Amino acid sequence: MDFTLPEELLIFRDTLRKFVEKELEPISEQVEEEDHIPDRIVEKMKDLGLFGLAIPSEHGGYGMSVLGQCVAMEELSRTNACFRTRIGTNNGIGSMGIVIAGTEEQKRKYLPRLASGAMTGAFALTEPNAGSDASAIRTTAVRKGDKYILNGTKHFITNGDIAGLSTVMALTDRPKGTKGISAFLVEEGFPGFSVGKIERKMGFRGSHTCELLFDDCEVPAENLLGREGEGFRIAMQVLDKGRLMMGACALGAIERLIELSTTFAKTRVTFGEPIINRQAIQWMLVNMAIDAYAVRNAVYHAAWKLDRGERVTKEAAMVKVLATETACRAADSAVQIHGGMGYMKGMAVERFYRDLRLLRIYEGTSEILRMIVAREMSR
Ligand code: COS
Repeated sequence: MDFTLPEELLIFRDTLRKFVEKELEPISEQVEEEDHIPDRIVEKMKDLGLFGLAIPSEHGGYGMSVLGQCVAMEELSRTNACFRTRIGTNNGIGSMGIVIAGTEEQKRKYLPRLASGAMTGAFALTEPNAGSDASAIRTTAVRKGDKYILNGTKHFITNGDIAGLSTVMALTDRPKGTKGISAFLVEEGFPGFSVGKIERKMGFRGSHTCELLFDDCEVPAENLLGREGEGFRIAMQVLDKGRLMMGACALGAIERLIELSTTFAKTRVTFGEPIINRQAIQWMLVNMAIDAYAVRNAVYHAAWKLDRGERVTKEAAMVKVLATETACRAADSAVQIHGGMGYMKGMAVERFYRDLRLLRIYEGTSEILRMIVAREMSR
C-alpha cells in the first residue's frame, strides 16, 4: 500500500498553502467584519483555476481526482471558511449534478462558465419544511408546452444571492414520493425567480445563506436535469461527494487549530513556564493530533474509493460524522488552550469555534448520517 501523494499534487498543495498564507489569511478578519469577499480575491481564485478543480477538463476544468480535490479543500480550510465555501459550491453541489446527469448540451452550456468562476453555482434542495427529510419538499414543477413552471420556496441556500445557476429540486409527480422529484437548472434571470431573505448566522460570515423564491418561474424544458423523477437520486449522489468534501474541510480546520494552539502554548507563560510544558495542555494537543491522523486517513481512503468509481454513501457519511464532530472537539480544546484570549473577537480560534458548528448540521446532520450508515449496514 503506497500512501505517497503524487508529485504534482504536492506542488499544487504547496501553491495553495502559499495562496492561503499570502492572500486569504491576512484578510480573514476583514471579510469577517464586512461579510463580503473582495472582488480582487475572487479574481485571484479564478486565475488559479480554483472554481474548476472538479469539473472535467473537456469542459474547461482541471478534472482533478477526488483525492486531489480533498487535498485542495483541506488547504483552503486553514483560514476563514467563506473562501473555500465560495470555491466549493462550484466544484461540488453547484456543478456535480450536471457532471453526473447533464446532457452534452447542458455540460457545454454551463460547465465552462462554472469552471472559470464566471458563473457561481448553488444547490437548492432544502425548504422550510424539508431539511433532514429531503423528500418532503413542496416546490412544484408543472410542464406547460416547452417549459416547466416552478412554484415554491427554498431556504438556507449557500451562495443563493450570487448564483448564476441553481440546481433546484421540485415535485413533478407528488404521489410518486422520491421518484416524483426532478432536478432543474435555473438561471438567475429566468422569469419568476428571485432571491428572498438573506439569513443572519452564528458564523460563516462572507458566505451568504439565502432564500430562493419561485413564483410561476419559467424554466425551459431542456433545463430538466436527467429525466423526470431522477432528481432525488441525483441530489443524493451529489450529497455523497459533498459529505466527503466536508470531511476534508474539517480536516484542514483541525490541522490549523493544532498549529494555532501549539504556537500559543509555546509562548503563553504561567507560573514561570510556557503552558505547553503542562500535561493538561499537552494532552489536549495530543488528542487533537490523534484525531487529525484518524480523520486524514478516513478522508483520503474514502476519496481513493470514490476515485475507483465505487459508491461511498456509507463511507462519506462516516467520514463527515467523524471529521466534523472531531473538528468541533478540536475547536473547543483550542479555545480552552487560549483561555480568555480564545473567546475574543479577532482571534482565529473564536471564529473556527463558531464556523465549525455548522459542519455537523449542513449537507446532512450527524443524526441523519448515522441513520444512513445504519441503513447501509443492515442491507
Ligand atoms: N445514491 C444514489 N441513490 C440514492 C442514495 C445515494 N446516496 N440515497 C438514496 N438513494 C435512492 C434510493 O436508492 C432510493 O431509490 P430506490 O427506491 O430506487 O431504491 C431513493 O433514492 C430514495 O431513498 P430513500 O428511500 O433512502 O429516501 P428517504 O426519504 O428514506 O431518505 C435520506 C433519504 C435520509 C438519506 C435523505 O432524505 C437525506 O439524505 N436527508 C438529508 C438531506 C441533507 O443532507 N440535507 C442537507 C441540505 S442539502 S445541502
